[in-house]
Amino acid sequence: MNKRIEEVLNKQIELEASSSHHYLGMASWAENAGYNGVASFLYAHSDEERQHMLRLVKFVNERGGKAIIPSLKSDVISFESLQEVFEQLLSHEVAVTNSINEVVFICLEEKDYTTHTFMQWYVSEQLEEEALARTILDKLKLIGNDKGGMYLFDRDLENFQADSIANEQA
Ligand code: OFO
Repeated sequence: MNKRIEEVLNKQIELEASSSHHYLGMASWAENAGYNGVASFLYAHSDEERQHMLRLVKFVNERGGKAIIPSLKSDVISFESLQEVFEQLLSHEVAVTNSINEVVFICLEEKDYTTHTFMQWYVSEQLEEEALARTILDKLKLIGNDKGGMYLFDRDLENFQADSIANEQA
């Protein structure tokens, strides 16, 4: 495997692992704060990010490169509000999108069209993830400090999770 491609894919592996780890911390915070629906949404999101990492690990190894499994620091994560959680989630996703665009750019520079095709799945995935994070943030802005609204929001996220799992299995 082209060394430059191997390097950027390993950086992407690290970023996907850090997404998974970060969302796991958010999920645990939400669970302790009593937002069980948000917690189950974030636990599932953390699992998804792990799958994104694994997909890259397997691709690198299958193509003759060496995937590097990163070690991750565990910071104590605390938030003022759900809005802060999802603002951080969105800005993290934007950073991931930028990183994926960089990988795609380097694939073209190196004329590695196989990896370029492989990365298209990540390009579409990021579109969806950013859109979802923005929709959630819009909802939270509408709810403001309304406790009843927050209760329904938490329940909606739990249902959203159940619906998306059902759709994936259909
Ligand atoms: Fe891996 O899609 Fe978000 O970060």
